Amino acid sequence: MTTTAELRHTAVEPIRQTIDINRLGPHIGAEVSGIEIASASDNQIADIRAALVEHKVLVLHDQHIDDAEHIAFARRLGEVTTGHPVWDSGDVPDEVYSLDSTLDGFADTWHTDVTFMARPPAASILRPLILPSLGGDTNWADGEAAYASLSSPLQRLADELFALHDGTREFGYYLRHRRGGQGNEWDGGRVTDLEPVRHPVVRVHPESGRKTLFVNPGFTSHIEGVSDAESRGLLDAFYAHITKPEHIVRHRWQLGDVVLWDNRSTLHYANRDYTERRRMHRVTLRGDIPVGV
Ligand SMILES: O=C(O)CCC(=O)C(=O)O
Ligand SMILES: [Fe+2]
Repeated sequence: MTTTAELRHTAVEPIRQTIDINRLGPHIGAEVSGIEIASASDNQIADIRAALVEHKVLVLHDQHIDDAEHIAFARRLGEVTTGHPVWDSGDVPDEVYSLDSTLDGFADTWHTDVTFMARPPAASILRPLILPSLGGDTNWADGEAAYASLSSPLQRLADELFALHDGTREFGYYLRHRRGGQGNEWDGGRVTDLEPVRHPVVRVHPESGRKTLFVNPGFTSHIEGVSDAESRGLLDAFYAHITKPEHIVRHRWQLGDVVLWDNRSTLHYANRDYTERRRMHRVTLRGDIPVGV
């Protein structure tokens, strides 16, 4: 019997008529074609939303959009946030987070975006502006496949755990000394400090109802209620499991690509293996407060 709660958690299957979907693996990643972001229909937008929950990472080619079109596309998919809670991306619209290798913009640590805030983004939409001739690929790891392939005893343990996520390690000095303690607006208020936040280690996806391992080396500082040694051991075991090759999809960028990821069920890592300049722009969609099992 299907209960109402189950129905509420059932993501609408993509109609698969208004866009073409080519899966990139059994669990995570799909290439989407037959859509032009700048002139997408409402049905295509609905299919993109559903496909994002289902495939977690969507790769679109040959889009060649500018910042305004990037933001406009994001607005059709959800509520757009500021580019980042504390980072000043310089001469770009407030909604854009710019990552430029010549300004020390790198992301070579596995992370889920902005989990150091109570309400991390639901999704991120990224496009390259400048690419090195080789290298700078981005990898995404599938937190749902990782949870599903964990042994049952560890699943049961993880279900009960909560973890602290702390943005000060990455952005504390920057916020205090480069921004004078005045960050950007996030979730209705200005960010002036980065108090650690508590999230469930196993997150239930608000649209699909699927469980995901929701810890990341970028921002998770420790697991609550266990010793430091136990926390380290558990987190290392979870990270090693999440980043197993069979949980990962890797993308080699070309100008014109746009990649969307479901930030509620994935982690990502940008390879830092190039010497030429690389610049990316990201727009994020507002998410909800993560809910555990
Ligand atoms: O530069 C990339 O490929 C990814 C950067 C990143 O972590 C992000 O945009 O959230
Ligand atoms: Fe990121």
